[in-house]
Amino acid sequence: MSTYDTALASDPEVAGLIHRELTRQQTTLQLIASENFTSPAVLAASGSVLTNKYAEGYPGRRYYGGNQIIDEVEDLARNRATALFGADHANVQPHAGANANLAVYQALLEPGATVLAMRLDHGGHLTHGSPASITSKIWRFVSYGVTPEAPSGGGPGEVIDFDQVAHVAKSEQPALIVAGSTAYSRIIDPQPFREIADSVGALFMFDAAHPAGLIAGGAHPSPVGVADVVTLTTHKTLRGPRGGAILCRSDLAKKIDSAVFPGLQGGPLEHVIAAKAVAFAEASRPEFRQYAAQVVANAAALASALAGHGFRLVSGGTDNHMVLVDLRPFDAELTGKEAQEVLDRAGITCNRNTIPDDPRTPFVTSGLRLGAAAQTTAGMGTAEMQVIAGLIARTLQARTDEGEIAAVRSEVALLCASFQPYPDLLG
Ligand code: DSN
Repeated sequence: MSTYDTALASDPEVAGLIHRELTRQQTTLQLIASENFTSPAVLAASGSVLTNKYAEGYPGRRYYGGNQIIDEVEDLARNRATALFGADHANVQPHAGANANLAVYQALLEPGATVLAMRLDHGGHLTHGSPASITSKIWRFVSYGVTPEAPSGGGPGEVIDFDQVAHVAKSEQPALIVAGSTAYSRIIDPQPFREIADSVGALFMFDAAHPAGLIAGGAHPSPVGVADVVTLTTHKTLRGPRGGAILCRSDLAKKIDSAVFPGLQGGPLEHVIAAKAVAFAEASRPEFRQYAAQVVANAAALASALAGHGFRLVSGGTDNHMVLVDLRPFDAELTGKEAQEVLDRAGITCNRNTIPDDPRTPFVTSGLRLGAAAQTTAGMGTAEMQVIAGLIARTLQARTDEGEIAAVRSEVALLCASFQPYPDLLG
C-alpha cells in the first residue's frame, strides 16, 4: 500500500492510476525540460484543505467570507516571491504561465496593439503569437528569431538575433517587446532587450517560465528591475507546484492584478498558492543555489556527451537546463516523433521539438528537447548525464531492436533506483 492507496481507499481506480504514475516517475528518466520533482512539502500544501476555499479578490479585498487565513497564505506567497526575486510586486494567482502572459497583455495593451516576440519555430511559446493562440486574435504579433546555424568551426550560431530585434522594433514600433522562450538553450540577457524597447518607447516583458529557478538560484541574470514585467511558471526549474506568477513594478501592480482577477480568472487556487509559497521559500535557501548551478552543469555535461555520440546541438550547446538536439547528423531518417516514441519505450521521457528552420512539421520535427532539472533534483550529477547520453544514443541506434530497447529499459530502471525523488513514497 502506498500513501495514496491509503488516502484514496474509497476510490481504488484513481488510487491505482496515481500509484502507476508514481511508479513511472520512479522507474523512468524524466528529461522533459519543463518538468521537475516538487518536494514532499509542496505536494502536501497542494493537496491540502486550502482547496476547499473560494477567495475571489485579493488579500483584504475578497468577495467571500472566511478568508482571514487564506489572506495570510496569499500574502505569505506574495512576500516570499518579492523577496526571492527582489521585485516590487507579485501576483501569485495565475493558474499557468500562459495565463500570466495573457494577463500582462490584457493589462498593458489595447486590442490590436503590436507585440514583438520570438518566432515559434525558433523557440517562442504559443502565447508569443501562435496563430492557434487567442493572443494572436487579440493582438498583432511580429517576430524575431535566432541567427542562422554557424558554419562548422564558425562563430556562435542560432543565438537571438539582436540586430533583427532592433530592426523589427524600429520598423513595426511595437507597444510591447517580449523576451523568453520554450526552446532556447542559451542565457537570455535582458539588457539588450531593454535598450531596444527604450529606443522605440515600448514596454518590455520577460517571460521567465523556463529559467525562473536558474534566476532565483543565481545561475542566470535576473530580468527583475530591467524588464517592466516578468512572468514565470512555478513548476519548471523553480520546482514548485504547477502554476504561474507575475512580478512587476509598483506602478503597474493595480493594472496587473485587475487583469488577472477579474479580467481573466475567477477564484484563485489557494492550495496551489500555498504550495507556491513553500517553493519560494525553498528556492531562497543556499541549497537551491547549489541546485541551480548543478542543473546548468548537468545540462552542459549531457550536451557535450550527446555531441560526442554524433548529435548536433542547436545553438552550439547550452547555458541553461535544456539541450536542443538536431537528430539529422546522427541519423538523417530519424524524426523527433520517432525518437520520442522509441525513447519512451526505453524509459527515457523527453519531447520532440522543432529546431530553427526545421524542414519537418511541428508534429514530426527533426529535434528533441531534453532537460536536466528533474533528474538533478533526484540527485544525479554529470557522471549520470554521460550515462544517459549513452543510453539515448544506444536506443536510437537500435530503434527497431525490441530486445535492445528492453535492455536499455532495464538499465534505466536500475539507474533510477539509486536516484529516487520520493524515497518515502512507495511506488
Ligand atoms: N509546455 C511548456 C513547455 O514545455 O515548455 C510551455 O508551455
